Amino acid sequence: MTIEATPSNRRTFAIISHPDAGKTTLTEKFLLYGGQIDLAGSVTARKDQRATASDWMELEKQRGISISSTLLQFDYGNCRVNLLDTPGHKDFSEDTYRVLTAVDAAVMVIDAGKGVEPQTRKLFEVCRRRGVPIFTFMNKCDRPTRPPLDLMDELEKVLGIEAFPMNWPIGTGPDFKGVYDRLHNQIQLFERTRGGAFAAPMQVGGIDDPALLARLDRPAQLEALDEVRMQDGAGSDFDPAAVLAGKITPVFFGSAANNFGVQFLLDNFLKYSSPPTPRNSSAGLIRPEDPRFSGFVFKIQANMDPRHRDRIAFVRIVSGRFERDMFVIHTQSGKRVRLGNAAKLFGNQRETVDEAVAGDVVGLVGNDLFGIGDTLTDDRTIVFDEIPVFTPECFAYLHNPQPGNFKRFRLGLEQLLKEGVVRQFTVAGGGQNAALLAAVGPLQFEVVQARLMSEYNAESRIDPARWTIARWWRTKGQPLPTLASCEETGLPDTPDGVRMVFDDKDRGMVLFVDEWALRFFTQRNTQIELSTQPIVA
Ligand SMILES: Nc1nc2c(ncn2[C@@H]2O[C@H](COP(=O)(O)OP(=O)(O)OP(=O)(O)O)[C@@H](O)[C@H]2O)c(=O)[nH]1
Ligand SMILES: [Mg+2]
Repeated sequence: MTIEATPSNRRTFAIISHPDAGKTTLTEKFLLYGGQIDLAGSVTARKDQRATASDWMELEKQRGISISSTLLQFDYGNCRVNLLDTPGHKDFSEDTYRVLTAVDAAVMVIDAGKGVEPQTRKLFEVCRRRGVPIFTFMNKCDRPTRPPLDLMDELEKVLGIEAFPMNWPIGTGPDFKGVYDRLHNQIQLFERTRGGAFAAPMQVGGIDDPALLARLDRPAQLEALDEVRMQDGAGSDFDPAAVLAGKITPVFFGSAANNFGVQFLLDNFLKYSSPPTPRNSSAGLIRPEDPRFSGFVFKIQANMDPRHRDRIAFVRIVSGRFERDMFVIHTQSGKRVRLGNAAKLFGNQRETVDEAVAGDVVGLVGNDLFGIGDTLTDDRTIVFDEIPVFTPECFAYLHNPQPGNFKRFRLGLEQLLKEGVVRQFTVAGGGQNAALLAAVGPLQFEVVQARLMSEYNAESRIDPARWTIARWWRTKGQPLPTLASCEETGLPDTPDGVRMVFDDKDRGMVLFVDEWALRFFTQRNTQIELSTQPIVA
């Protein structure tokens, strides 16, 4: 069946969580139930197992963690789904945050044995600030979990949001047999399948169905049934508008690894999440039904497919209609460009796309002009809001130990900078022949080294630098400092443990080894203002 190209049937969302809660596993199971794959792969793939579609990068397969967000576009029912699986690790959170600018909803996965974890809290905060509605999946119910009532309570208290259980787990750990669907007042009992590779067979019936009740005799299961009977109201109280307004999070219990509750989550997510939402721009709010074409780049990734060593810019379409070979204006350069080579993406696989609408994410292949945050449109007045940058907290010098290999080394590094994996800073006064790299977390340096090796065949050496705090600066009432202006006027007084640098947009920054150095610098330079965000002219 082909899906009509209209925004109303588009759903664009991210799966987010603290590391290891099961995002990639859940993504894989969505694909299994969506009919995109026949056999679900595993995150920690052994030799006899398939790897998942979303952890396609070599380093992800080796480590069993997600490093970079992955787009999986597929059709399910009468919807075209643009799903983004994100990495949970804090060191890669800038990528996750960029993805959150491009989606209309998030599925937040929680390990039900652990509850709300630090990264869950941070991501939740970002979603709330951006007004992104959240659907919660309480995963790993096949292992001993915290009592479901406690989990609900914690969600409400810690995140400050009302939690509405859409289903209720029946039993926990080995006794976890299924869920009670509160929308349809039904028990759903599941069978485990080998390795969770196939859809789990399910038996459905009412809460008084003797055939089902006969299978539920463990204390935890009986207790769950009592809890269900005690919950008042149920399905009819569910208020979908409050979900979209970010007042309520619907909560789904299940187990991604065992395919329990996965289809229920997917079906209800698609039913209750919203079609594409508007985005803010210099020309006001741009709505999906606006006939002018507009979109923005939120991610760049190279070398996804070893057969095509090229670069893909991920564009979220905000309004209008995308057609292959159309001409658009690239606002940042003012140039008119032809969008000749566009792809529908599924992990690292691609297919030519001829047409796309608001909500869709298309991959534009091979255009070197595009950077993260850039606007593509046929109306010059539209410029989308900038994608926020993170203040780096880790610094290191990257050396090229093979001078003869300079070209490949530089090519690789430039690509990784373009993707925003790390940033390169310029040291005032120069004198360093290694590149000073800045990152949110140290794992990003490992990714740089591994990708330089595997994608560019370039060796590298990393020397950690001692700075831990970075601030943008300017002299009060003066124009922003740039490398050129500082070479003329000189730099502020820098005590030991402080270094003046310029970021990748030539804005002046100061790096400090610790809080003490920061305080000392501030006392010595009272005419200077410091900021944790880039200072804009
Ligand atoms: N017991 C159990 N294990 C699960 C379940 N879902 C996922 N896991 C396991 O949890 C581990 C982490 O799963 P992933 O899907 O990689 O988690 P993630 O959230 O994508 O991790 P990052 O992307 O690295 O943050 C893997 O070993 C999974 O097999 C589940 O329902 N039950
Ligand atoms: Mg993952």
